[in-house]
Amino acid sequence: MQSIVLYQIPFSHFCDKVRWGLEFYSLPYEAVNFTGRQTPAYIKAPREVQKLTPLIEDPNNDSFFLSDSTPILLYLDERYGNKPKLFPVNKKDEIVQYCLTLDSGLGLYARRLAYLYIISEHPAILSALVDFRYDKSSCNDWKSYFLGLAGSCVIISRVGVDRIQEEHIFEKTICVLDEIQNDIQGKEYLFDNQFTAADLTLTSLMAPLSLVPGIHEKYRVIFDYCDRMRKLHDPKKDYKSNAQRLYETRPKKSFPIVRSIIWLLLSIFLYPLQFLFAKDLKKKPELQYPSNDAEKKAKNDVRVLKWASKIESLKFFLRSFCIYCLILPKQLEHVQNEEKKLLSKE
Ligand SMILES: N[C@@H](CCC(=O)N[C@@H](CS)C(=O)NCC(=O)O)C(=O)O
Repeated sequence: MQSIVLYQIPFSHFCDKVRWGLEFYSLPYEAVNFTGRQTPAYIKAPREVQKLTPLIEDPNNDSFFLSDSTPILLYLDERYGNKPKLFPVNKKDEIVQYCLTLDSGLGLYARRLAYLYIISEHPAILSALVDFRYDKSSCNDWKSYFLGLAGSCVIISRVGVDRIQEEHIFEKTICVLDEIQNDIQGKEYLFDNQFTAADLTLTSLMAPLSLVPGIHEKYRVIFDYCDRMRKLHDPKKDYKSNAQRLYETRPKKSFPIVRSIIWLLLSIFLYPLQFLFAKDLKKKPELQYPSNDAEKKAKNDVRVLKWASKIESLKFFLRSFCIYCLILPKQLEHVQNEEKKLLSKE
């Protein structure tokens, strides 16, 4: 059998799902990292295939391309899953729906909240989205910091980190987590007393939320459940993304007073610019791959980013930088207040 190619952003929790699925079935695979629009698969794959990671190419099936983590797991299960099956036949439809619901909700919320913390605390981690060095062991240098700012600008606009409060992302996350916490109480597995794609999906998609301190503390039961799933069923038992590792070992912010003064000056300087972009900021974002068949495909909240000329890209980065300086601190304050409220409830 030839290796299946997995096109991935190594720290993406959706890509982790597929990596885990491939290893669970002991399938040979080759991981190829996302390199922006130059990602080879984006050029090779048929037009109708969504150009997001994870994306697989199966040379054993006429170079078949498939994107979207749950449909990929289902494909692997139907084609290669023999004895341990991630979608046991008697519960298949129910498990598919469970996974798609998590992909369309929890997975998107967790991504936005984790990015908010990364961008606010150590944006240099996102330099990997610009220089594509995903396995760096440290990013505490100035180059990474500036590339990280560029990566942060793209992420803010791409996945809507600036609209966490307006779209009630924290509150929605809590609703989903309360439901999950009730559901797993006293259970060994989510479905049928066996490990399935539902447990795998929950475990992968929860991971970014460990960066949100209040959630990590409040929902210890779910995190413990996920740790147990990893230990028992992931061939990479201690899997942790490099982004999470870099975040956990980030240096303490030095010179807090000097920093505050620089931020204050920057904010004063940028303040008038937000009126220039006011119309743009109010516009409803256009989504890139809205799902019109949520039964088969997950919903997504990635937005279309267009910049054809140098002037447009300059305008894009300036606008995103204004958001970074003026709007993200408010979003973080909102989330931290909600975390405090959450922890103060018994
Ligand atoms: N619902 C999709 C989510 C795919 C997705 O949003 N992928 C992100 C990484 S987490 C991506 O490819 N981002 C690159 C980009 O926005 O261009 C799945 O389950 O695979």
